[in-house]
Amino acid sequence: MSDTGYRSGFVAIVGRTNVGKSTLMNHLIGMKIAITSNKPQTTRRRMRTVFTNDRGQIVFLDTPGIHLAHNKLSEYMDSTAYRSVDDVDLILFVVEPETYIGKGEQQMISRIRASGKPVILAINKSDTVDEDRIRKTAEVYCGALDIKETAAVSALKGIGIDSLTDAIMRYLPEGPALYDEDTVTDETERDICGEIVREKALRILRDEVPHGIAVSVERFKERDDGIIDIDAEIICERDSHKGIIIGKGGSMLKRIGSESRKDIEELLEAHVNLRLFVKVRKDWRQNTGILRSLGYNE
Ligand SMILES: Nc1nc2c(ncn2[C@@H]2O[C@H](COP(=O)(O)OP(=O)(O)OP(=O)(O)O)[C@@H](O)[C@H]2O)c(=O)[nH]1
Ligand SMILES: [Mg+2]
Repeated sequence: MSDTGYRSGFVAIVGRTNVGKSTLMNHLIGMKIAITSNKPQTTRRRMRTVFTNDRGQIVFLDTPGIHLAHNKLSEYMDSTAYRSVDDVDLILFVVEPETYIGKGEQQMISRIRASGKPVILAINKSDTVDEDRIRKTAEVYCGALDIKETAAVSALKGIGIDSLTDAIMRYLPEGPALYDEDTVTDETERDICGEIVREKALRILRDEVPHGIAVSVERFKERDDGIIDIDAEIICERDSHKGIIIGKGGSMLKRIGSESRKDIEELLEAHVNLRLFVKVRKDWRQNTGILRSLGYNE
């Protein structure tokens, strides 16, 4: 294979929940598309984004983090992540700088091995440890899996991103661009807006409430004067959760709304009239029909 040709291909970003996969993907493409939070199980479905430069094009698949599935939604999430490794040219396995390989990582290692795909290991959150810990983490994973290259990165601080991009390019096959060079994602603006509302709810709410939330955008319409009207439903599992989400005198919902609107206006570069409604759909995470209507199926 010559080193001068244009390269392109698909890269699955996989790993345990909360290791920073979505934060890393956003940095790799240079734009915030995927939502992130310090709560586990933030990403729920596979999201495709595109990075293009003069040497090639990388199509990233951000995937839900591996966790112990305990309902139909989380079974769907885990299986989405596992299946992704079979559909790509390269796997970007993201781990934290830990020398103990936990259960989530072990299961992912078995799937990666079975796929036979080349792997780059990204040791993320390198800002939280010293170099010795990074070296030991790399040793442990290289002993468990055939890894082509290891990169220490900090997605949060933007450290090591360019050299990781270079490494990824090196392992992609030669081939033409798969998307238009201006394409950043094939997600719709409507879907991204729904995810932004879910991100704010995840970040603001506590305990078990945020995990039982889904967001459905019911209306997305631009007026003649350019203002965009968006109505979104925050779906929760119980009446008690509905009260918490609305908050005293509507204060919680107001906060979720104003933080969401700020990000949505930045994304759409337009004034937005955002209305949020809270709806209870009992135990929806166990309901196949509702999961399908929310796009949690393939
Ligand atoms: N200190 C530090 N924190 C990070 C770094 N990268 C991500 N984080 C934090 O880790 C948390 C999880 O980040 P996400 O990007 O949502 O993680 P994820 O792997 O996509 O999580 P799931 O979607 O649940 O699988 C967030 O609070 C991030 O701010 C990093 O390089 N350093
Ligand atoms: Mg994520």
